Amino acid sequence: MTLLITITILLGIIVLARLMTIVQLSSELTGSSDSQEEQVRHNNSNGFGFIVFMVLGLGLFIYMTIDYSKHLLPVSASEHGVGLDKLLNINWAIIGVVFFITQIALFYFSYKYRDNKKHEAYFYPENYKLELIWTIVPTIVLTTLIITGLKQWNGIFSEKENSMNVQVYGYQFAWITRYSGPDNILGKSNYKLITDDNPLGLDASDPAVKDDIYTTGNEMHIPLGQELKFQFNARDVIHSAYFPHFRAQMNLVPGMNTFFSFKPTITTAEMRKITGNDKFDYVLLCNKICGVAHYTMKMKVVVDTPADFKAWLKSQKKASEVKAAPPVSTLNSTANGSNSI
Ligand SMILES: [Cu+2]
Repeated sequence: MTLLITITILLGIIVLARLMTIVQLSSELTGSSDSQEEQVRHNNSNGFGFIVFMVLGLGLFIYMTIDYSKHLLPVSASEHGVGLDKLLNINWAIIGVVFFITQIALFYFSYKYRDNKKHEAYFYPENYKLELIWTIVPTIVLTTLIITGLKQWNGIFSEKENSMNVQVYGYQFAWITRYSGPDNILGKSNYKLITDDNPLGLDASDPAVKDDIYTTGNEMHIPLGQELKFQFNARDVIHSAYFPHFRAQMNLVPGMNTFFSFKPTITTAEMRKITGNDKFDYVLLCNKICGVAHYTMKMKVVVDTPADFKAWLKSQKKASEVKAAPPVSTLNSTANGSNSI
């Protein structure tokens, strides 16, 4: 269907181009192409075309903005996301106003000042006042936006108190989440220890590993109102953990620890009411093309009340069940650092 529409539009353009050539040739034959009236007639039709294009283009812009708004994300489900959304909306509002002013000026002036032999062009090389205005106003607006954005950024990445340490581990092509348990420390891990029974390569000789818990299904739960400090690690290639509903994203880089903190503020049940969709679920997506099955890296995220979260955590795999690590001699000692993957 799309192909048919594209072919129809292309054929339409070709027919129009041929028609214009015929008109030009016929006017050349009748000897009227060089006359001033002919030029004015062309300018008039071009000027009129500018106005039609402007009205249609801006109309389509407004229509599509309204029509596609139903695909936008619902309200932010994280504390920092509310401020981020506000900043983004202010940016859109400013860009929108500037877009309308410049586009209307561009097309309207092209129409108004077309050559119709009634007025002459006016040589207007400079106007310092005008140049000052269009330099200073954007400078002030952009500086304010950048400073506000930096303040938001610093707020998001500042160290938070009482945050729960959680690891998000990505590999081709799934996620595992590890919770740090009562000691709030993610125990050591080493990629050389990875087996079918120990997918995270946890080092059982580290006492901090004992109380760690990790997910076994394609689902992670997080507690409402709890500040979470996510540590991201990748097993194979670069992945990117994208939590669209929490306005959070961070790359997972093999051999590195990267972090992002956020506090969930709306439970899954509450968000289902807000969106009016009783099948709504938060998701964690991979946002880096990481291989052939990249699109399958999607995990359901459930925001529970703290009590429900505790109950769910009990049903997950205890790291204490992980078999003891192989003898240290088989390990590369330099690779056996804290949380090295
Ligand atoms: Cu991926």
